[in-house]
This record gives sequence, structure tokens and C-alpha cells, in this order.
Amino acid sequence: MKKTYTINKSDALIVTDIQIDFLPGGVLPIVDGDKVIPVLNKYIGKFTDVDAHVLASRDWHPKDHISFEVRGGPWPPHCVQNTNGAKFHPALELPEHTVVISKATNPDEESYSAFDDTELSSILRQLGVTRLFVGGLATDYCVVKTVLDAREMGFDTVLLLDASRGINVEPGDVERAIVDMVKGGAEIATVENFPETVDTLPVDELEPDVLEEKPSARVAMKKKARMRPRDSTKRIQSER
Ligand code: VGL
Ligand code: ZN
Repeated sequence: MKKTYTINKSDALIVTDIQIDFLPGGVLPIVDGDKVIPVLNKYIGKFTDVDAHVLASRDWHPKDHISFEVRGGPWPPHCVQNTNGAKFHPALELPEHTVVISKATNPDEESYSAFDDTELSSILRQLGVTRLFVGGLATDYCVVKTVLDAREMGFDTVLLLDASRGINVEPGDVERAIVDMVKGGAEIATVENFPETVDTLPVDELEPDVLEEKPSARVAMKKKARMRPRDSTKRIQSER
């Protein structure tokens, strides 16, 4: 039987590292990384529709970070603080007031988890969040580390498989990461595991007199009205 997740206010969506440097054309491009953006936008809609929390992490390195090749690390310089490549991709529809978690900011420490040396866990506790849905980049680095830390801290945690892609430095890395997450107690879901949202209803075509007769259509209209600001609120105010 297919499991269905009904989102509520004790849930949070963690949008992981949808930054220009990790996307095709960037300095550390993840194959098909851009494919997750429309999927994440769909999840963002599902969460904002019920006033559930949406947070976004970003890789936010000082320019001489230890993970860079010049210091013996595995990566070319990427996601350097305040550079264009570190910006969220403009197609990502983050709501206004999205809490942004900047990670891997210590020049001398390798760090991938969004919980590592950040305020994430205390923010989530303050918000009363008990369940996390995690998607983004990269499955075999930030996503797996974040999911495993979340599990260790006692959050119910769901990997959004269709909203995640990995690097696969070694073939099989992504698969192994998924196995590790499941072993750690994470669940795995795709959009099929969520109820359809009203954006799929053709509410524009409903006549006002039809709306009078059908309460469900009126609810759909109301929801649509509430969702409308989403399209015009791509800017994030709470970046820090
Ligand atoms: C990441 C590679 C290098 C990640 C960060 O956040 O997944 N991957 N730096
Ligand atoms: Zn990095």
C-alpha cells in the first residue's frame, strides 16, 4: 500500500544547496541537478499551502576552504561566500521569509551536514518541527549527512528521492547513500506519496454560479487566492 504524507505545521521542508555552482554550467555541476528544481517548487507549494515550514541550506565557503583542491581537498573552489555561483538558482521558488542555513563556513573544517555548526536544530525545535522532508543536492554529500544527523537528533526524516541528485564520484555512491539513510531510519518518498494539491484543479474555468453551488470549488478558489503571492515572492528576506 502506498504511504501518503499529509503535511502539517510540525513538518519542515529542507531545500538543500540549490546553488548555481552545483547546477549544469556551474563549477561543480551535478548531472541533472536542474531537474530537481521544478520538483522542489512543487513541494514548496505543498508546504506553503498549509503554512508548514520551508528552510533552505546553502554551501557557503570562505575562499580558502579546506575542501578546495589548493588545500588538498577533493573539490574545485565552489559556493564561495557572496559570489554569483553561491546564489540560489533563480528558478527555485523559495517563499519570502525562508530561513537560510549557511554551512561549511569554517575555513579549516570539512563539513557537509546542514546541522554541522549551524543553528538548524535549535531553529527547528523553536518552530516545533518534528518531521523533516529533505531534498536537493547532493544526495551523496550534503543530503545524506543532513538526513543522518536529523535521524540522530530524533527527527522523523523523509528523503525526497525525486527532488535529489548526487555526484557519484565513485559509481554507486548515490545508491550507497540511500541505503545508509534507510538504515539510519529515514523513509523515502516521491510526489506520488503526497495528496494532490489544488493547483491542479482548473479553477479558472469555474463560473461564479458554479462556485455558489459547490463548496469544494469555493475552497479551491480560496486556496488559489492564497497561493497567488507565491509566484511574486521569490526574494528571500531572511538571508544572513
Ligand atoms: C557538497 C560537494 C562539495 C554538498 C558541498 O553540499 O553536497 N558537495 N560541497
Ligand atoms: Zn562545498
